Amino acid sequence: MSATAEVERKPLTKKELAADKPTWCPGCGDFSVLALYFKLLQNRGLHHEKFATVAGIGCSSRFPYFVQAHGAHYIHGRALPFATGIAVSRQDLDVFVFGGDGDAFSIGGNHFNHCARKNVNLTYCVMDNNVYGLTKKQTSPTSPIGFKSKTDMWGAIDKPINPMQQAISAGATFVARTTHTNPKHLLSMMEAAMDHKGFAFIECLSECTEFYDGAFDSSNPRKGGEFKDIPEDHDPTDENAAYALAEELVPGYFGVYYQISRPTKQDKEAEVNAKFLEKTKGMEDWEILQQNFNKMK
Ligand SMILES: Cc1ncc(C[n+]2csc(CCOP(=O)(O)OP(=O)(O)O)c2C)c(N)n1
Ligand code: SF4
Ligand SMILES: [Mg+2]
Repeated sequence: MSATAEVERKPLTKKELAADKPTWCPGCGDFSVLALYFKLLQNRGLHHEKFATVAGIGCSSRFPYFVQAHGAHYIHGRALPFATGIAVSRQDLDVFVFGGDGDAFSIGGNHFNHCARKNVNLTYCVMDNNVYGLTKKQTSPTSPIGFKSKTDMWGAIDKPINPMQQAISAGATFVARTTHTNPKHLLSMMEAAMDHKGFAFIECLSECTEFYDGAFDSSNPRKGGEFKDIPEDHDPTDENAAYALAEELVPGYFGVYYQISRPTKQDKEAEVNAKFLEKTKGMEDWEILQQNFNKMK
């Protein structure tokens, strides 16, 4: 063996992946998502320099604090644009974004739609608890009508958004639902999302035991509910069928609702860059800049 041969690296251990002790309340669904994320990274043998973990603000968005990794706990609702910058400039990385329903669909709703339509190649896992947890129980965009909170003391009156339908109609190319109570399913959805080339969205039902206890019991067999897999004959490339499947109110079905292949933001930018490089072959950078300024006159 030559002296320069690379030392074979072992996959990271959980100890090497875990950072601060999670500060979530006992029983919070977010613990499960974090545990399965560690498993995913270990299963795939990803080392620290090969992935990024990004989030906005919220209980769920505290995620990057608890992972020993590159990434950021960024501004409320702005995790996706930050992550897009990473994903476009460092295409060798696997980029994962985590956050809550408020972060994704209230303040971040605009970014969600644009990231989906641009088909940025990254994985976005929304830990949906149907409430604002961190700020202690306000109505979120996914809270059901009638939900009593500090902002709707007599019960929520506004129609909740449907994350699956919104993702599909905005242009996401991978749309799936899972739940914190089914670790095997959650891991399989994370794996499928990571393997997908394009904007991969997972809605993970993640119970807030403090402010919306029992929100998803009807999908949990241990609480007398039923975990409903997507019907076997569902065609995930059929947009209308996926949209119709998502019509059923939460918790609804679990699995991949929609998955298609479409060029990513990264693919399209690479195409534009290649064309431009060909056109400007042999030119100095300052000459290209001058040419652009001249064109703007
Ligand atoms: C610009 C801005 N507006 C509002 C807040 C207050 N705030 C922090 S987290 C949050 C909502 C959190 O809800 P969600 O995203 O569902 O996360 P959860 O805590 O439920 O996991 C709000 C309104 C903030 N931090 N920054
Ligand atoms: S308030 Fe709710 S979402 Fe936040 S840590 Fe506690 S249980 Fe989890
Ligand atoms: Mg929430």
